[in-house]
Amino acid sequence: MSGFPAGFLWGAATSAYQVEGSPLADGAGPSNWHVFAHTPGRTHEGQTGDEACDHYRRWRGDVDLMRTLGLGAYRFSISWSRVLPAGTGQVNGPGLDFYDRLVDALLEAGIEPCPTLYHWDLPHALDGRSGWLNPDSAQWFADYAQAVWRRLGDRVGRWATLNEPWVIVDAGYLHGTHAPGRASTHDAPRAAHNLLRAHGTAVRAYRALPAAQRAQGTGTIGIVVNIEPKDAATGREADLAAARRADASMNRYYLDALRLGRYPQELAEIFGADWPGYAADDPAAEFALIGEPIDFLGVNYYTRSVNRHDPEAKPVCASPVPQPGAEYTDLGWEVHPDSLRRVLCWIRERYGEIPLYITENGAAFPDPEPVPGAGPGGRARLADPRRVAYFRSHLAAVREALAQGVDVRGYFAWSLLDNYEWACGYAKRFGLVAVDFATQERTVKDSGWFYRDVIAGGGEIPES
Ligand code: IFM
Repeated sequence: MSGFPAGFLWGAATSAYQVEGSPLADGAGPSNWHVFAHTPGRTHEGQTGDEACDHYRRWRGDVDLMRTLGLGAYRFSISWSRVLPAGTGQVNGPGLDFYDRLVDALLEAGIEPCPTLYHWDLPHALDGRSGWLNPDSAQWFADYAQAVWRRLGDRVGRWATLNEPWVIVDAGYLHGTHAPGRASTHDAPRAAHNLLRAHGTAVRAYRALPAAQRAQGTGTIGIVVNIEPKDAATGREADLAAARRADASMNRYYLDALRLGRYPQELAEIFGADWPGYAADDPAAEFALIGEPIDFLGVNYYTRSVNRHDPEAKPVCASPVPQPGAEYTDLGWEVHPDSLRRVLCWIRERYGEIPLYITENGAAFPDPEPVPGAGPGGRARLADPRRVAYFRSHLAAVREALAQGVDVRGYFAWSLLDNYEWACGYAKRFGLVAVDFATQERTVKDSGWFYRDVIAGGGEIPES
């Protein structure tokens, strides 16, 4: 007995701007990430997603790779500006054709397509209309989603609305390190609220679709959040309060709104005079819309953080404290598998029963060059023992959560391919499959073969 139930979904994930390349092909409009990455000084060495993994042209080979790994599901995102180059209005058929072909190829390979509608790449034209700060963005998003469902809804049964609203807001609107590059305590909570309204508006629109546009007449929809336990560095009240604020600003912000119909009280302290209020009992705050029932929750988990009070780290005033003896990934994230189990148990405890999918989990580590001919079947071999260990320990943590009764239905490794890690460019590698960005050659890493064996064994985690 592997500890993973029959029917557990085993997948890997990517996102459009991170892997596709050809961002303006076939009538697509520029996204805010295209513009941001092309703005000097915004990304590592000025790197852009212009080519990325060239998945837009190499998708057939990539589906073959997924088949080689035995994936049961593939989580990818749809680029809004391929579908609607100006964000609203005219639908671009050739942009949808790309996803149409991908979905068909996945289904033919026996791999379930699991698209996310928004993974951070807003059409640039909509940024010109204030992006997520514009209350109309909720309807723009639902209209875009409907254009996608009209084309793909009959064959795709598992949709996610947004990926990681916390990152969209924190990096894009509060600190300005991601597109659209705004840094404002006034903007951040307003963008967050409109993102949640957009999610709710799309969920309602999905429920109203004709059966023919909902795979097998049903079809499911959820949202993906990233969750990190926020521990306190000491038992001092100042550090405990800092950890609570960090938790409120990242974890409870989105889940309390989605599941409890309110925002955490710490947000008023964090945003001060810029906090718009959004009282739980104020119909104008639209918590009924935000809390529209969903079918599943996607959870992205990478790390935890241990926090101390830091008045300089505005507005949350909490800073992470490095842990002696702990292992850190190439992004400086502590490897802490038990926190994945904690996250899963905490969600059930605080928010009640809901099917959970781990929609991302993985680690960036520097990799060696592949060794020609040293891998399975005479392929090149790339040894990445730290990533293998990361997956092994985190899968064991999922198994533990299952044993504790949490309803986890699937696991998606981040990422299928080494890819464009946003402002970090191509330097940080998360893939099960290495990509040589000069030649676009793919090499399955040891972690990829390890994951293949886990899947083939129904979740049995091979000994090292
Ligand atoms: O690469 C990102 C992804 O786009 C969203 N979740 C976290 C990953 C690693 O940083």
